[in-house]
Amino acid sequence: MNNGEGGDERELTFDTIPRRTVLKATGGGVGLSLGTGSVAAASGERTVEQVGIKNYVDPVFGFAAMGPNPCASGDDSCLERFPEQIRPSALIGMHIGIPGLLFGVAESGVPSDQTTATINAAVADGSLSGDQLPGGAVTVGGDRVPIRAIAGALVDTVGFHFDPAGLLVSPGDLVLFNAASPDHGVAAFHEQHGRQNRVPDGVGPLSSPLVPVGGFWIAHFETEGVYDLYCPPHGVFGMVVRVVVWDGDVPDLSVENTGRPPEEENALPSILAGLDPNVPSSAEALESEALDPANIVSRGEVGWHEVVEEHRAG
Ligand SMILES: [Cu+2]
Repeated sequence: MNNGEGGDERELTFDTIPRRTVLKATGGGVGLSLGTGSVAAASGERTVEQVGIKNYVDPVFGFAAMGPNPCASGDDSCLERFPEQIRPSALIGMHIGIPGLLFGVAESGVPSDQTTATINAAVADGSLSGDQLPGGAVTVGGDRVPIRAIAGALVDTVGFHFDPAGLLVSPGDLVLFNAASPDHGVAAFHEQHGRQNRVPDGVGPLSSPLVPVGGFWIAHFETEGVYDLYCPPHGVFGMVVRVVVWDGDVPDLSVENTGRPPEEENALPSILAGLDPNVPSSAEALESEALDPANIVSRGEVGWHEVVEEHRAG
């Protein structure tokens, strides 16, 4: 399985981007085939520049593709390998920061509520206070694992996350969302997703497909303002990201209470056999100082680890 670490050396051109039909208003909605660096229409050949970026990157559904993905390794220089017409200005990775040991514990089960409670108490502040831990071991997947190792894995957990978690771009920029691990997607907090509106007025309900490992999704950020986005499978585990589109003053975060707000609780313990990593909920992440729009504007990008550290310090 491609774990997203190996990169992809194949050249990315319009010939290697999966062919697709793009419906365009001109020519009475004829299908335009994207695949050769030019677009064949009933009226003749058109260049990418003539057709314009909006025909490649939908304002709501963006542009999704499987490989070749120059950014499978997560290296920023990979962006230069995208065709100029759809070259993103920045990369956001979609990650699972949960040690495999904890998934093993979740499958095997910890032996008692008392042990779970003790481990949780010992790691509650995000560091490990070992004198609170029992010295024994539990069986995980057939192996004996020290309680201390489980507690250490819990402290290392940063959960499901986007990285960077805060990003500044300019109006008109494209942003690449890279699937470093499976089962992620991107959606805007928007009333048409049943959520609070947390995107600039007039912006649609941005929505990616579920992005497979090795695939990518590109979003087009045209309107100045603050965009709060979540991963649909993992929003309940705190997986959110804030993109600030700036062209002058720091934009205001506008929130209309049109639907469900970001989650107040992080549901990770429910899938980790009751073990409780000290990671922020969606609401806590979006209310953090690290993701304050002014901080994102001054910093350019803010890493997820900063959001977690602020949460633990608080
Ligand atoms: Cu996710």
